[in-house]
Amino acid sequence: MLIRKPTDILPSEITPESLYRQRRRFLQGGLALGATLLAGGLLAPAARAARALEAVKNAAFSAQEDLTPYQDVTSYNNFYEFGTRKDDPAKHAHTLRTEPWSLTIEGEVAKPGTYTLEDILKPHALEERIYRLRCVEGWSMVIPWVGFPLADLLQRFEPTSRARYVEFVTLRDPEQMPGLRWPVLDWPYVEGLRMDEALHPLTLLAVGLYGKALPNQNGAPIRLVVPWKYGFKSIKSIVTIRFREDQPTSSWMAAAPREYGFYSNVNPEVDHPRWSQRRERRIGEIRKRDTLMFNGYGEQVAQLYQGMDLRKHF
Ligand SMILES: Nc1nc2c(c(=O)[nH]1)N[C@H]1C(S)=C(S)[C@@H](COP(=O)(O)O)O[C@H]1N2
Ligand SMILES: [Mo]
Repeated sequence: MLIRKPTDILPSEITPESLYRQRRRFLQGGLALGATLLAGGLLAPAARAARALEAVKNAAFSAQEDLTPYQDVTSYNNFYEFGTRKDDPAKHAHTLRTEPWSLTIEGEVAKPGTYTLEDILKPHALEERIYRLRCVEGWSMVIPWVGFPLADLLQRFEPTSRARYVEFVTLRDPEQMPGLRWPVLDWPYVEGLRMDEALHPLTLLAVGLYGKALPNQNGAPIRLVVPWKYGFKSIKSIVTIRFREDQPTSSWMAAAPREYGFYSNVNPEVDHPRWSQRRERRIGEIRKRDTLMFNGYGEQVAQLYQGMDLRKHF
């Protein structure tokens, strides 16, 4: 997003809503393979074996909008570790090995350690939540995520009273991630949240979408989703969660401090230095929509920023 101008998205082929439902019915019947075959060539190769996940729909935390088709959600991605073109992650992320996977919890926390993904996930019931995702480049999607509140995980490790921020780090392995050859960012990819943002009930750790395990290009096996912030805060393929007293410097802040601040809340009033943030193009639509303050989640999150100058703290 740093190196290219935001381009207008061409309306891509749309998977009819009925196909998603059809696919899903098969998945519920445990016939994931049959559903994949039925969908023909629509699914990317990496998604073909995706495991079905049991999740309870959380209607109270879901946007009531048309979903962005699975095909678009899994083929139009930003995951620079696999290249900077939108179709690079779907083409190249099959080299990411997501099993075994472990997560290191460190910093200002009573129970630091390295935990297997299984141990991380065990106590958490999965929910489906439909969230808008607004990329800083000016496009947006509506995605049915499967995951659980980040707060529930963080509290298990008992952050100390000094923990004011949480830092997240993506895997950095040039063997698995061809994009690391290019110094687009100072790898590994790093993001951060203030503790109250991290503990906010909207903040989700996702392990799946559309009722199935995350495809690699969407950040398998575990990624963050922070729906009121620009998409880049939603860090993929996380290997470290670090509790900190001081504010972390994200990879985007380090790369272009004038363009990317720590907060990165969706805000139509504050332009990116090189383009307006007033409007957005929903993938699959032609006419642009108005971008909403906090991506439409203001009622839930505006109070986190009371008294802050959001032009200064962008
Ligand atoms: N590790 C990592 N995480 C990342 C990125 C990235 O390049 N590397 N891109 C971000 C950006 S800019 C966006 S818009 C979202 C896109 O998520 P999606 O591809 O699942 O829609 O992932 C975010 N998380
Ligand atoms: Mo983005």
